[in-house]
Amino acid sequence: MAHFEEVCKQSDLHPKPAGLVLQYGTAGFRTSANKLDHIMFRMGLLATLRSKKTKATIGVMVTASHNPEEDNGVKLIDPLGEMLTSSWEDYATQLANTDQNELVKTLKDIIEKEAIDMSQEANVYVGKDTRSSSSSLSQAVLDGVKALGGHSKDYGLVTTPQLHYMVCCQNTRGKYGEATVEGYYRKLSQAFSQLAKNASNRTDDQKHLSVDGANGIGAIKVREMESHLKNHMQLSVFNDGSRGKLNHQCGADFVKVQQTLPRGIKINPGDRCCSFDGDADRIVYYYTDSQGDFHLLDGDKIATLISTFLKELLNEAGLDLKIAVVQTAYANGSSTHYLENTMKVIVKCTKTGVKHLHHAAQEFDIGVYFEANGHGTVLFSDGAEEKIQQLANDTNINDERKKAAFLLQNTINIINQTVGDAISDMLLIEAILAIKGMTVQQWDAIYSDLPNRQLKVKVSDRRVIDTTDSERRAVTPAGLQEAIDDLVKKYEKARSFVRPSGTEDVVRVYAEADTQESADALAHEVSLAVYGLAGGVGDEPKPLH
Ligand code: 16G
Ligand code: MG
Repeated sequence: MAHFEEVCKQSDLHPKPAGLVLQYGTAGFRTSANKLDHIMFRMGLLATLRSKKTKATIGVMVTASHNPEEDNGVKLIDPLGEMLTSSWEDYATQLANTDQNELVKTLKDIIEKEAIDMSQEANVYVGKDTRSSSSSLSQAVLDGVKALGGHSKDYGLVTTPQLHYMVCCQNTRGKYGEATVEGYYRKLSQAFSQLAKNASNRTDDQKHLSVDGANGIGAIKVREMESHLKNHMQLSVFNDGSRGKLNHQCGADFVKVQQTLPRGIKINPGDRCCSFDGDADRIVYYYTDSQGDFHLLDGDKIATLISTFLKELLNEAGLDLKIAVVQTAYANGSSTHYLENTMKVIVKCTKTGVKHLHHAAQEFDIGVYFEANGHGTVLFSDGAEEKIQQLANDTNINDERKKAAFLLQNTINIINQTVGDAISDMLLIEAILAIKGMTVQQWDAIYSDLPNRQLKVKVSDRRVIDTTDSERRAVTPAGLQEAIDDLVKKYEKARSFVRPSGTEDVVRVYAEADTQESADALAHEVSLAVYGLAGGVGDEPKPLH
């Protein structure tokens, strides 16, 4: 067929470097930008097939999120704005690694296996972040779509969650919203102003928030959003990309891992601040106190704030809906303890990676999911949304229930349910703090984090580590889990786990304990155990102090 000739011809313009093998990882392909041209072209092909198969619009986002500017990456978005289904991740890996002269055969294999009707129309939405490599790489995606006869729409510079939103809007025929960046701003800002009506009069200081845009797309988009928020919020945007380098000593990942302020932000003690990551799908909050000490409010604190707010509203509305919080092994032990024992909500733990949390959250009427690193959102089941709508339209209920239903309705609208979204999460957090009349310090005081430390260890092959129990226990190599158990026993309130990274060639180590010294010592000792038992390479891990 003509399409395949075109694929061959075009594929020669996007050649695969000999011997390069890449894997569709936790969040798609991610590596140095100069190795990705052929991957992008081929993901354009795959997205076209996926669109034909699902008879729906598929998204392709070109970004490497919080990774350095020199890197890039790509992830595919399924029809309702979710991550690409895992059964197709294997096709992505096959297509990425197949030799140029085998490409058409690999495509035909997928078409046959999935019984794809090639006469079906295909539509692919493409977006990119601000990396210097993103323009040519997103063009390679568009070339791939065109080569297989698909239609594409290039959204240009958008945040990752904005593209997820567009795909969902398109495939729900506008039910989720209008598939434009303007439509996104309008939907979220309208919900925000409805919620803000329920806040008592706020001073300009209370409305003020400092945002670290990680020198990325989030900075551009939050500025665009600002004009829609009128006088409801006052933003100071730092690291807006005008000078600094993307994600360099700034952004949500830097702040969370280093537990320190980003470079380039000017704040006073007590000021409320937040950082986005490079594609604005993560957010963390923080402030410094009068002693200059840094206080982080990460994904766990955000999940606690949001789930407390929702639980209170459900009570006031008299709605019997099951609410759960989904976390990963990285969730601070104090947060899990608080959620289970004080708030008495269901807590579920899953493997790292958004798709795992997202799926787990779908099992509940209301599923709040957050990774400690600040990626998260809230999912409302269709049934839950319906009950909330019905109550909001019910004229026979008292004012308290009516108000709670109204707040729930607008909370649904402010949330990007397709994926974690720094801008949407920021607006929801700001609305909750305003409605509850809460300062960032009061929010922080809900519970105290256990001191913790994350380290990485280089090993010759990280796949020797296999885990179970949502990555909380290592099954292999032999003796590693026993060694960790023995080390953990030496400390108070201690916990530690190790897992192979899904995005970097390292093993990650997490430890928490009653003091920072203990957490640091435990993390170091566990690193040594990994180094010794799992084939460490290079120098032996050094103690932190
Ligand atoms: C990716 C994941 C993120 C996860 C991180 C873990 C998505 C969209 N992103 O960035 O959720 O926390 O990987 O990285 O799924 P690691 O496996 O290297 O620790
Ligand atoms: Mg990201």
